[in-house]
Amino acid sequence: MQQQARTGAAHRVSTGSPHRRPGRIAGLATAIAAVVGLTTLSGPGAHAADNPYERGPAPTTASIEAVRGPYAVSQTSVSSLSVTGFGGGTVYYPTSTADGTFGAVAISPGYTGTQSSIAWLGPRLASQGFVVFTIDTNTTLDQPDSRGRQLLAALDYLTQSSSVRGRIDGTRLGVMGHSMGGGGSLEAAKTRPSLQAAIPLTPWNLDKTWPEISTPTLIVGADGDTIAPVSSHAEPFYTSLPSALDRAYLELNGATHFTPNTSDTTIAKYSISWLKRFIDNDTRYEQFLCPLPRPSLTIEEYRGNCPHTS
Ligand code: 9J3
Ligand code: ZN
Repeated sequence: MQQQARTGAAHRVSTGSPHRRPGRIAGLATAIAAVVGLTTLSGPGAHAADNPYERGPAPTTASIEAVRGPYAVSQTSVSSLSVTGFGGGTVYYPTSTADGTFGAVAISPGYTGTQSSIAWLGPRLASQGFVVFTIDTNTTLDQPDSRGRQLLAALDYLTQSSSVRGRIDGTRLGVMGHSMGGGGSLEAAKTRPSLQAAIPLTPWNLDKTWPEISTPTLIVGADGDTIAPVSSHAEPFYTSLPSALDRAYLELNGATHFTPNTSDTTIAKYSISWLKRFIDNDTRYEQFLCPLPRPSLTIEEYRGNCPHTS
């Protein structure tokens, strides 16, 4: 009953013409409001005027922990037969074009995995205002260096050839990946310093040292990982990054190698904050990264140098 009443009300609201011409007085009020609005926007503390890359409303702990952000999300499938250099995938992107272009992130699965193993990140991140490309690799056995090249091929396809290329700011790109895909995201950042953010998730790589990286990097490890133990993967990867780099190490508490394969609020909230801070230059998200998060039920350990503000 209640649902019917609500449906009825919604119909009544939408029956009027959406573009009714305002009367003379209403039109004057609109003009005054527009002038006041412009004055407000150019005043001090106006985020939108300060940072052209900022997207979406001011964040809160609730908004970065939410299962969906403020943007409705559409998706489109990319066939492996239509691309070269990687195995196709799925693009998740904000449906609306009203806010201009967005930064973009390519995400690789791990050894033996497919895009389904990281699919939860697609709508979770896209709904916060990113174009997100969850990819398949050429073969599920590809090693980290190959996954790195495939992430870059996927970004090139996304920004130059894909049906959503016009929605993307091609200068604001990032990479993520699970396990060998996380190792691949380190390889991609090493190869392409223009990347704005990298987030390896329980990363695996035989190369333990990454002093060549200049891309802001958040490494996520899992305390119970026996496949890519943090002591021989995530921790030395983090330690080997340049000490002056914007870098962080988040070790998940009560987690395993496969924690990044299902929806996880801790991974999501710090990934969103990292991507917003470094792909969008959005300092509104610095509050979630600095001061460094404290150990908790979900955080075993967190290290980093807080983002440099200038
Ligand atoms: O992508 C991964 O899960 C890497 C861990 C692994 O299976 O390494 C074995 C060689
Ligand atoms: Zn190295």
